[in-house]
Amino acid sequence: MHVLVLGGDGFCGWPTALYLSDQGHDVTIVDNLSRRAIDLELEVESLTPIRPIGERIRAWREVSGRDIRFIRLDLANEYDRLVAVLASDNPDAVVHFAEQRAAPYSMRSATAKRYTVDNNVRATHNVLTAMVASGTTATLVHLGTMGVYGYGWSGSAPIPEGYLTVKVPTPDGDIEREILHPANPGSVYHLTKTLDQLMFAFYASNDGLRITDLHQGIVWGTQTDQTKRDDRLINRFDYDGDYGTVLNRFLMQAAIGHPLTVHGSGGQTRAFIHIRDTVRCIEIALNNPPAAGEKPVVFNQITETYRVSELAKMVSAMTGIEIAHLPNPRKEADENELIVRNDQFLALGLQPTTLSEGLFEECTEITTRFRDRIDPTKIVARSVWRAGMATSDDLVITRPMSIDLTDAHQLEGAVE
Ligand code: NAD
Ligand code: USQ
Repeated sequence: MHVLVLGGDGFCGWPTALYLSDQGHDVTIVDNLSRRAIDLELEVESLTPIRPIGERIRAWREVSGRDIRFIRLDLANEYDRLVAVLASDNPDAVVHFAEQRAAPYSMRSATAKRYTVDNNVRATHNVLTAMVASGTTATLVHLGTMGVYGYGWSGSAPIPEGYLTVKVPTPDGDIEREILHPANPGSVYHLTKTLDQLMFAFYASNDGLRITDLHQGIVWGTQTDQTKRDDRLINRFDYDGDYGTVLNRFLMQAAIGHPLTVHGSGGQTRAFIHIRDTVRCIEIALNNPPAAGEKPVVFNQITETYRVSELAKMVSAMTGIEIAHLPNPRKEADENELIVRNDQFLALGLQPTTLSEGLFEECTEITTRFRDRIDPTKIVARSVWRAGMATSDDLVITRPMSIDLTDAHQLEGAVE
């Protein structure tokens, strides 16, 4: 297949581009490098020293003998160029990762809120319109989020894969209807993903576009079999208060002896997936597209659920690092249940990487190797959901990590 990977310089997009190339697909990355620009704005860097995109692509050619093309293009603002790329490349598939993806960043200021909506909604709508205008028959796979469902709305009822069957009362009795699961976004970023869903429903129905929306959980880990093949291919690892996600942040904190930053009680339950499973899920989705005229297919792209406090206890038990309960800078339920259906990916052959297998490698190889690159003043999350909400001061780093990676039972015993 010829696959356009939109956002292919990012944390999920880069390993996906390499994986698809390694599987023999012809890959073109389209990215405006805005994520690298946001690092400059926030005065932070990936924990891992990521190389410029040109060097990444040259290194991949050296180690694999395969070419990946790169087109620098802003999907939100360069519509005509996008149509031209689709028309000339005539791809078989488009994978769309290219959005501003951090909830805390999307809440940090009015400017960031407006940027996130403008960038994400326009990028997605431009992709859809350009697909129609160029006459491409490519299938579209989009990276959505579990956060579109919200947390706690359905109590302990399992979250279905995108659609909910409801009973509508009528004078002649109840009728059944299948609807998109009600949207319940918890941040401006998550709001943009709920808007994406409506655009997909419209363009699938009106124009017969073939669309798969992947409602992905929090991605953890760093490396894949491809990014490990050369240091110049190393994947991004965000650790700062805006872009760092919870489990990778706890692992990074453990590496420098920083208390583990649990927001509130840590009763928040979230869904997780390892980066290696992300790339595999994309391939499965590409191989199983809907037919033209069908509604968008939704897969819940998750493998496990954990409470934040469980993750903290697990990392603390492994490393001896203390847990700190900080004021929660977000407006979110202090505690929620989360049961998620993910039957479709499992039925299509996904073999999940569980937390206990991958965690060791991450801890030792990445976070300790690059711990000197961590700026401790960037760790505590300071983007608040409403003006006036409290945040913590920087925490004191008390002792270095002492870690015994020889006993896997330590880890399993830490999870209640
Ligand atoms: P990322 O920020 O590392 O990568 C996104 C890439 O898209 C960046 O390289 C950026 O430069 C590019 N981009 C953004 N706007 C663009 C535009 N207008 N034109 C061209 N390129 C643009 O994010 P990620 O972690 O790789 O996430 C990728 C996708 O997966 C996002 O849509 C995100 O919402 C979704 N997702 C991520 C996670 C996670 O834990 N990282 C979890 C669930 C869903
Ligand atoms: N949290 C802490 N301590 C921290 C960091 C986070 O307790 O140091 C808590 C947060 O308050 C939240 C939970 O951990 O309750 C998850 O936060 P996160 O930053 O790991 O993840 P989130 O903001 O939900 O966003 C990430 C990605 C986003 C993706 C989403 C998938 O950045 O792109 O869409 O995960 S999901 O959460 O399933 O919607």
